[in-house]
Amino acid sequence: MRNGHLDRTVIVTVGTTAAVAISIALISTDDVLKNQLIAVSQTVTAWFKHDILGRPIPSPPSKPPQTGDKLALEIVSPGGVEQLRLIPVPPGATTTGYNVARRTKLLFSTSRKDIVKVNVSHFSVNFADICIRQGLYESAIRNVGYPIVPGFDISGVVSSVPPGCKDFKVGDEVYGATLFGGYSQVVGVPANQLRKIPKGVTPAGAASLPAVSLTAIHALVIAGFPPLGMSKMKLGTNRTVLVHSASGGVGGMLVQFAKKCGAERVVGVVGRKEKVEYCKGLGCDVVVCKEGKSKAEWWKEVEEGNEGRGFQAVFDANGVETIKSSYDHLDMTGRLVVYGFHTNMTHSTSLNPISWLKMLWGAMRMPSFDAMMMCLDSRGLLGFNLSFFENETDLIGQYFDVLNGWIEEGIKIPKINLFDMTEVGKAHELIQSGKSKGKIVIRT
Ligand SMILES: *[C@@H]1O[C@H](CO)[C@@H](O)[C@H](O)[C@H]1NC(C)=O
Ligand SMILES: *[C@@H]1O[C@H](CO)[C@@H](O)[C@H](O)[C@H]1NC(C)=O
Ligand SMILES: *[C@@H]1O[C@H](CO)[C@@H](O)[C@H](O)[C@H]1NC(C)=O
Ligand SMILES: *[C@@H]1O[C@H](CO)[C@@H](O)[C@H](O)[C@H]1NC(C)=O
Ligand SMILES: CC(=O)N[C@H]1CO[C@H](CO)[C@@H](O)[C@@H]1O
Repeated sequence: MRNGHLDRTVIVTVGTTAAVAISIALISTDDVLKNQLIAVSQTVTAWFKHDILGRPIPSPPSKPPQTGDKLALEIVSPGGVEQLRLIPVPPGATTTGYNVARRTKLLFSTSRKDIVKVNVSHFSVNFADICIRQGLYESAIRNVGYPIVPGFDISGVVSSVPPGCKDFKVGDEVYGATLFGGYSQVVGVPANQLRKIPKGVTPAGAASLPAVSLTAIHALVIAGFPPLGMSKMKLGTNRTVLVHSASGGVGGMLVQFAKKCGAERVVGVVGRKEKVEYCKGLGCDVVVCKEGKSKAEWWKEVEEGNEGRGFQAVFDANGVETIKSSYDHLDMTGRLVVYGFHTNMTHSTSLNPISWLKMLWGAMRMPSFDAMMMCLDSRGLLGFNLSFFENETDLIGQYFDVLNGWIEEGIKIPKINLFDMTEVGKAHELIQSGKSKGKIVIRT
């Protein structure tokens, strides 16, 4: 279609979709719906210009003409990578998470006494950032709104500490988590969400860890595999777990941490042959590769890998593709933990109307679970995502301590793909393509 005759029906469909989306957006009072509709209409328009009319996509972001002291990256409005823009941070200000200052992307002053300022050297890109850019991340919309500076993971050097702060001093190399605001050269972070970078870990490596690791630790805790020392309960022996996408960001951490939390056997599932060895290196006892196999075939291998028994825990971020079967492969008393719906997010880089329809179709096919059956089976289904962080400061503090201890003992840090701040569009496209290996980290 790129080279030539425009298909009339396509134009009419696109025009109508965009017009309907814009009109609903204008009359809608629901922020989330509104943003999603804006995202749909913007991405449909971008797709139309690029794929149908053959116009080049602008490759943002370029440096702003007048740079301030420091820079941050913001998403102007829901849409494609063309919405990413570099902005100057006013002198003395920082970007910040929404738990520090709600509905603002920059922090000038705060009543909070625990804010440490960090000159950021690296931050990581997570799939959630793509969801924010597409207008699909509810807590970003509710707590910040657009424009928004996304970003959860940072590392860098402490540039100022609040009075009385004993944990850090100016010049300390630290890493940590922020609830948005991480795509920046200077971030204000509560001390509780920061730790010193353990010896032997690079700043880029440290910036790749918090979001995926804290997600993995929380998943294990709610699955009944609390890190040793966090629970006084005596746990049964011979317990096995299944990790989908075992070579992924969270998956790779789940595999390593499950062993540390007392799992006897870890079965990992991967999509490609070249990832099998990597997962064995992480500690999987059995790795099942889906490549070239039917669903029934690879599930059979999973069963054999667990000697026909059910799993005490299954960790699944695939979405409709596997949720139901994952549940069916739980042991009595087992728990299925869902922390995302990746296979059914769109993977095409220019979001076209077809991928939006596919997402909708995926949502419609999401299985439902019968509470009474869950009681009778004693099986559980649990879901969560990073948005719970805000008021759970004690819990997060403990998770961070556990993680820091494990990093000191030596965990495998994912392979890092480094990009510059001006290449963030490329970084987003890579993570969205589903073809990236390891973590994507941006150096500032
Ligand atoms: C996480 O929660 C936010 C709402 O705060 C939601 O918009 C987002 O889609 C959730 N992510 C996943 C993977 O469920
Ligand atoms: C942080 O960045 C500012 C501005 O670039 C610089 O003046 C300051 O020395 C840096 N602080 C540290 C501890 O590196
Ligand atoms: C653990 O499970 C395996 C396989 O089912 C079994 O052979 C073994 O005896 C079990 N060990 C314990 C301590 O229950
Ligand atoms: C956290 O607490 C604040 C203040 O009580 C409240 O407004 C906010 O909704 C809470 N956030 C969550 C995610 O529960
Ligand atoms: C609607 C949709 O996108 N469904 C897809 C969900 O993921 C599975 C596995 O990748 C696909 O087979 C479905 O087509």
